[in-house]
Amino acid sequence: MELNNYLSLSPEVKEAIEKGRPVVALESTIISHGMPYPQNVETALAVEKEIRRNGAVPATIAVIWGRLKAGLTPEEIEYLGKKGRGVAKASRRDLPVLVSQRLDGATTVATTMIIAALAGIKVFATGGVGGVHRGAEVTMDISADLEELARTPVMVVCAGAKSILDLGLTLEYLETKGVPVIGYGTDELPAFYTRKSGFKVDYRLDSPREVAEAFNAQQEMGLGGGMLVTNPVPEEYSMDPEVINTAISQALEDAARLGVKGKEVTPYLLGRVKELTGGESLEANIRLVLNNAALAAAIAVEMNK
Ligand code: PSU
Ligand code: MN
Repeated sequence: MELNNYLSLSPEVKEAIEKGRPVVALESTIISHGMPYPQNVETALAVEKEIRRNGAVPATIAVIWGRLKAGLTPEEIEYLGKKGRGVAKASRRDLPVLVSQRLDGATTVATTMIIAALAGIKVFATGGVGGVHRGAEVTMDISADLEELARTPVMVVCAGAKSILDLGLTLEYLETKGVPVIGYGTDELPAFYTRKSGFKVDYRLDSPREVAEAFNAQQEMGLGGGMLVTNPVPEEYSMDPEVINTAISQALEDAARLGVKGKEVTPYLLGRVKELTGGESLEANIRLVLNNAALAAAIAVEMNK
């Protein structure tokens, strides 16, 4: 039995893939764990709409009752959003038991890439990716997202990574693993809420076509692995670096004091930063995801030409 026998495509996604139409994958950890209800469901549906508006078919990905799903109904999105933290956060290592026990899982970047690749989807849009945590030289806390970028041929369009991580070490790790990091219209790695981080990206590309060409070259040469496309938050929604960095320092202190570990680290830090910065960070988060969805759709359209 192949992994493919575990996969369920929605009729629309199945038809789009068969006919070679552009498709963009979306993750579900951002729905269940990344935003409060009901903004999470509203955003997930708005992101799908934005992808359609830009000429591609959205494929929101999750594990539902042990099935690896690409393309969810609005009811399924509502279910994942309402159940929130009650849905397991599913990274690569969680898949075997979630599937065999017929459980639900909100897919991280890593797992969304795995399922997208199985389905034949090449482009994936999200908010932020996981990375090397601050203090990883002691804790060894490095997101499985980075390993997945090294091995699975899917392009991830994001707004960089949050400074809850060690962005310098994250870039070093991606370099070691041979993952190209592209700045879309920028020379600098964006830091999610802010357009700049102080770290340079490998390459700056300025159009969806150039990004699509780079990915096609990577795959045609058989280099394997994915590509990280970092798209800065639109200027008008970017946050004051001081406000966000103060919140991040506080969140890191709180996590250390409480002894948060393992897969809970990222959700705890993200949740705490949100509590400390309130509506402004949620608004920025929603806007940057929509911005990434539009770019990913444009790239998917170019890739299919
Ligand atoms: N970073 C964000 N927002 C997110 C995540 C990370 O700014 O929602 C989620 C993504 O689903 C990502 C996951 O794949 O957290 C990484 O978790 P971990 O660090 O435990 O690998
Ligand atoms: Mn971790």
